[in-house]
Parts: sequence; structure tokens; C-alpha cells
Amino acid sequence: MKIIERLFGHYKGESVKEYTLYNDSGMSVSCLNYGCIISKIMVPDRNGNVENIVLGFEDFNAYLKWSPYFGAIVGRVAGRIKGASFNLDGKKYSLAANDNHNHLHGGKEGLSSVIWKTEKMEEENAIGLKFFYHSSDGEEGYPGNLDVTVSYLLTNDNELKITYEGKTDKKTLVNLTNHSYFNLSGNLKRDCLEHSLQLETDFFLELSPDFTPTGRLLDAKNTPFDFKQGRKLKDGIHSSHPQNVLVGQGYDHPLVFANDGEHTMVLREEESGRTLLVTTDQPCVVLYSGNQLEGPFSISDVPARKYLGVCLETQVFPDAINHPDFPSIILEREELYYSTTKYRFLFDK
Ligand code: G6D
Repeated sequence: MKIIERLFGHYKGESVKEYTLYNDSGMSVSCLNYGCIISKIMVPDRNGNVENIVLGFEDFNAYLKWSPYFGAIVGRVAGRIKGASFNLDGKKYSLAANDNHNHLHGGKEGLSSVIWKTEKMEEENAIGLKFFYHSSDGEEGYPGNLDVTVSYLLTNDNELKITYEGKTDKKTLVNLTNHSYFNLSGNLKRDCLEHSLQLETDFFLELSPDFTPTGRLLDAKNTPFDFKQGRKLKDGIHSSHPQNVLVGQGYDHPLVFANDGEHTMVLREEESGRTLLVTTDQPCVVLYSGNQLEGPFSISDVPARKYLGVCLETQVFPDAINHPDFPSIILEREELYYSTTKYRFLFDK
């Protein structure tokens, strides 16, 4: 097990470093101190071909110019906040409206686009990095000085464990996630239409035309949102269901897990034989099928196109602060924000 670091670029006078974690089982994870971006995950397929299974760039400037949050930690609040404002204890807070009139993924300079301090972690069967960031009171419009710690720990069981921690000196909002786009075909050989997803979900959140939740839970049973028996993503991409059509033919929806506690979902691509198990303590996962992944740029030499990657953004419901009946994303002073999500990579022999 080892960590290799290299200079990847510069941002606002600071060095951007890429750290690559190698375990003893043939897997590696590369990440940046900018946005805690996961830039590469190298995993064998059934024939032993070690290939990259996430969307990322080889060049830092491409991240600045084109990246739709590839691999990044997003927050203070992941997802949209309607009207880019919220009320807390009778005070109205206004945030950056960086997605039409809504606030998206922490604002113009959210946690995905700042430099984090890093510290290496070594354990008996795991190697990793801890990232630290102090978000000042009022940053992006949020109240309270928030100290955030994110750790990436790669084990010899080919599991990447992400742990999120936060402490504030004043009541604020926190709802963090990782925005990696997965493509299990390896080196973007294919898109994700033939990827299958299985998870225990009875309901999903209905989206309004601006992609914020209406507040209604819709029954997933016998719809393209029913993943209990496993389903290929192409079902939702080719679907005439109004919610699949609304988001540009696909998914961009919070899927609500069926019960409390830990939840596991299974993403699989038959041709490569790769499987990704995602286990989280969060109450929902935003399934985003890359419907807007178009643009005049290439991703690791593959021209950008819809559905080239799929995001499994484990989190609390989007816009929760504006929906009292949603789980809370309020972090009280001196309370510890703590969340974990684990990505375990398997491949058929
Ligand atoms: C689009 O609506 C989607 C978001 O869910 C996604 O996170 C973003 O693109 C990258 O705005």
C-alpha cells in the first residue's frame, strides 16, 4: 500500500496536488486537494484489465472550465435550495443563485471548488487521506464558522470509505455528498444505459420544472423508478414517464430508502463483470444519469455525451430546509455532523 503525490496544477496561488492511493489488491484511487475531487478509480474487470471507472480529467484547467462536479465533495448543502434562500430561527438567509433562481451544490464557490488541507492516513489494511476545510461564517451566504473533515480510506478489500464530519459555532445547514460519475465499462468504452441498479426504495421525490422537490413522495412501484428487483438505467432513459421526461430523458431524482439505518445499493455492468456496492447511512440517494453531460469537451479523450456516467449522490433530501416534513439538515452549535458512505468494488472471476 502506498500514496504517490504529484503536482496537478495551481489555483489562486496554491498548489493543486493529485494523490494516488494504491492498495495491495490491484485497485487505486486518485484524488485532488481541490474539492476533494476523485479524479480516477482504477479497478480490474473480469479479465483482469485494470481500467478507470469514474469520469475525470487529466488536466486541471479542464476541471475549472468544464467539470459538472466530477468526483467532487459538494456542499455545504448538496442539491438545490429553492429560491436560493431559507429561514432559520426567524432570519432569512440569501444564498448565491447559481442555478437559475435556485442555489445548487453549495453555490458559486462551494466546497467543490476550494483547496482543502490534506493529511495522509495509514492503517494495517487501509491507506487514505483526510481533507480539512474551514468555511467561514457567511461563506456562500451560510451562517456559522463550519469546520469540515472528509476522509477517503481505501482498504485491501477494494472498498473506498468516505467519512464526513462537521462542527459549527452557530446553527447552520450541512448536507454533504460526493458527486462521482461512475462508468463501470472501464475507460468510458460504453455509456451507462446497460448498467443495472438495485436498491430498496418504495418512493421517490417528485421534481418540479426547476428540478426542486415539490414535496410529494411518488410511489415507485411498477414505474421506471422501481429498482427493488434491479433495473437497467435505459428503462428510465427511454421512458415516457413524465418525471423521466422532465429531467431530459433519464433520472435526476432523490430515491428514498425504504427504512432507517444503513442502506446498500448495487450498480453492475454485465459486459465488464464489474459491480459497485454502495452502503450509506443517508436517507436518500440522488440518482443522476448524466442527462446534461453534453458539451464541446472530451473526458479522457472521449467526447462528452449524455449518459456517459451515473451519479449516486447519497445525502439528505434536497431543499430539506424548505420542507419541514423532510429529514433535517440543520446542524446545531457544537453538534457533530457525521456521515459515511462506502463504495465496494467487485468483479466476476
Ligand atoms: C444538473 O440537475 C442536475 C444536477 O442534479 C447535477 O448535480 C448537475 O447537473 C451536475 O444540474
